[in-house]
Amino acid sequence: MKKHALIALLAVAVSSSALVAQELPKPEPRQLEWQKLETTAFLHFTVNTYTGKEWGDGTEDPQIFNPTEFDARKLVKTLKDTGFKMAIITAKHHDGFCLWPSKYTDHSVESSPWKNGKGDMVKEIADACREYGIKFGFYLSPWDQHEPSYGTSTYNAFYKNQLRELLTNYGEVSEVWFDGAKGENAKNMEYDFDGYWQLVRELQPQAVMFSDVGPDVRWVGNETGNAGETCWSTIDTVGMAPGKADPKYLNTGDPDGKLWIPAETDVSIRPGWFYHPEEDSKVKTGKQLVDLYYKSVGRNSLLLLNIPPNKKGLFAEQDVKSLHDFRAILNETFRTNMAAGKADKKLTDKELSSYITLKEKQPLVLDFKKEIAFDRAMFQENIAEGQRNIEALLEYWDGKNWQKIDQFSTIGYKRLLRFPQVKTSKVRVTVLGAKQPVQLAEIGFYKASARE
Ligand code: FUL
Repeated sequence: MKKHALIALLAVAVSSSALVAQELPKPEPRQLEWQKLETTAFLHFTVNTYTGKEWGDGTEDPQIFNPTEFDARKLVKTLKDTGFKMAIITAKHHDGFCLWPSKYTDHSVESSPWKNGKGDMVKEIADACREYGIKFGFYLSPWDQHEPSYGTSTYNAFYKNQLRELLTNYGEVSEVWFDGAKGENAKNMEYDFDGYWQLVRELQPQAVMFSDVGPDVRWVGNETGNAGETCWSTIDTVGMAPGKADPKYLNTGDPDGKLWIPAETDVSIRPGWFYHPEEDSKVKTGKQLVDLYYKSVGRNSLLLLNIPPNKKGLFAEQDVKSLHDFRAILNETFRTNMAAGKADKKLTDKELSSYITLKEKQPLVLDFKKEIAFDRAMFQENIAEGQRNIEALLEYWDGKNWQKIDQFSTIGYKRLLRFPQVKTSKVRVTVLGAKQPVQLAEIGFYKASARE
């Protein structure tokens, strides 16, 4: 081969490998910030709380809505104290009743006895979130069973008017939640999701938008709190729409997906999304919530836990107890990272942006210098540069040989492993497959709280 032909060939090889490197989908800053919140709260509250239903039908009399002890500061303080970083309120659920005094309908708190029709629940929650330093978001159901224009060509304009009110009158919004549900009477109407999303981008560009298929954050595909054991933050959305996507695909994501749309795990602390007194004995315990943390945050997702206020407008005692137990157990388990001081500082500085690079089949050995006992492990990738790990192996040294602890797939933002206690002085991590060299940002070894 002539010299210049060889050089040309080399140039192509170099530029195409550079191209491959550029092709990995990466999060927008708003998505990265969102992912780091880890635990966020959903507040489902509307006329259903008073009728005992899960879905109202729009015929509810606003007179039934009277949360006499509603105290947004108390609700938000509980969330803050138990480590939740955002609260998302159902500003309007499928029944159409609005928790704020919308100019575009009288089917709202304005027609209720609560605060003699002078209250604004969305404002009180947004203000309390600001006061306690947690983020604020809202759910605005496109399906509206009260609004007369629903199902007709003018409904999208009505919906956008309400969206605009919520995006302009309540300060910073960090997440907007779009449900895909649609009424039987709306067969001839299409929701203008593109238009809704454009409005959010224009008025609150830092907010992430949730729907089954993004654009920023996707549904995890179930309401039981389980992200896929393999969970990619990437998917493709061609041919999909809110309400029209395969839950299994959403659950695991797609290693070849071209869009960065990470999974959000929404699940209720109770069987239903709304408060029903008969479910007081079925509130998930702190221990059960911790299990969900491993199955959501620990599988590269984010936990959106619903805690529905009761008829008085307060969290029920059982729910508050579970939230405190949940956080106490997590704090106990993750208090001491045994890798601190034993690994490269970059791996335990709690910064995703400082990382070491692991190539395939080049093991990382951690020498603890003395025997330690642990039953939990944690890994994080520097996801700002994309999600890379496909398969990895964790082993311990038994004095003679390396023994397998676990073999696992995706890491992404965070991967938590649970296994029977291991006593050893050395561990080894080997990347078995990766899209590109893995930027390992954090590593941790812990002994679980006895309460887990
Ligand atoms: C669903 C709704 O139909 C439920 O009522 C609940 O709001 C849940 C979070 O989303 O699609």
